[in-house]
Amino acid sequence: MKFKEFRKKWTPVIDDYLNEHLALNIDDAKVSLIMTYSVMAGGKRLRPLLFLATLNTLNHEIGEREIEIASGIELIHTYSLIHDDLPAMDNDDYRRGRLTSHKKWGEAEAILAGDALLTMGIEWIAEGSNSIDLIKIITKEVGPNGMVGGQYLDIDSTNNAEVADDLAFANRMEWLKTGCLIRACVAMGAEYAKADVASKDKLIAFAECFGRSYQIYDDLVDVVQTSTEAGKATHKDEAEGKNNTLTILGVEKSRQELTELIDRAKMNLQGLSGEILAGFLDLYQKVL
Ligand code: GRG
Repeated sequence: MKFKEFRKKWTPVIDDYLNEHLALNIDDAKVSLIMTYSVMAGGKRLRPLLFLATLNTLNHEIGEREIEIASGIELIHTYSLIHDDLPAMDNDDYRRGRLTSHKKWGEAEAILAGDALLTMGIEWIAEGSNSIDLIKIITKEVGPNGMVGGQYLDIDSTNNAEVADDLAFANRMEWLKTGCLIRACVAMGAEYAKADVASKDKLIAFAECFGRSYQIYDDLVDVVQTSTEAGKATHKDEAEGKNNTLTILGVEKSRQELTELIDRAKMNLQGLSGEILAGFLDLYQKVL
């Protein structure tokens, strides 16, 4: 099966699960509405698909439990977007083509919706997997030594002359902020499907290239796409004094780096049935 077919098959299944269970599992109707507003705003479901594609690569069947884990990952991702958009962080008015959570519902409501999505995401992963190992992977990758740590470095480095033009710093910050959650999706898939050591190593090496490349791609979207195409404000990074790979290297060198990462990611899939995972890299064509 090709990536496009895989995505077409599983995206509606994830969407339906999210919609149904956010309504079923949350007692307060308003809390449920606020959380559902951001989750059902039309995200690409890239991270849950990455978890499912890892299972597929390892010939592990996908059923309700696996969809619960995948959907839990999307809740955690959506929490990070809601908090990232807050006035105290990136202060964005639009996300996924609609008003951000704090613009629509208020700041306290958005903070709480994010908190609730994080905790419910962990609950769904625990319920679906019944595995302490999966919980260890996800909590480590989104905590202070992962996504939250990267977000802190991002906030701390904005308009900070000390790290301006520091490529190593930008790489580290972007890896933590974006790459760690992506690696978690693949690592959880490998752990859940009980991959052998060699396959697990290859999959994680692939995820590390993909995770690194995804932030470069997202920053290229910031300069290459219009806000209508991207569903959020673009051309913000340079204007706001962000120190990232793109503002340091410029567009052409970033494209080169992205191309090199795509090649390395593909190499790491050699020897695996990795056609669907390789298909994730096609997403980048629109910025190359
Ligand atoms: C607030 C703790 C905390 C962390 C925020 C994810 C993140 C960390 C910040 C969002 C800012 C950003 C652009 C990060 C790069 C990761 C990224 C590309 C997010 C967007 O993910 P997509 O493209 O979006 O998968 P959809 O809407 O399709 O899910």
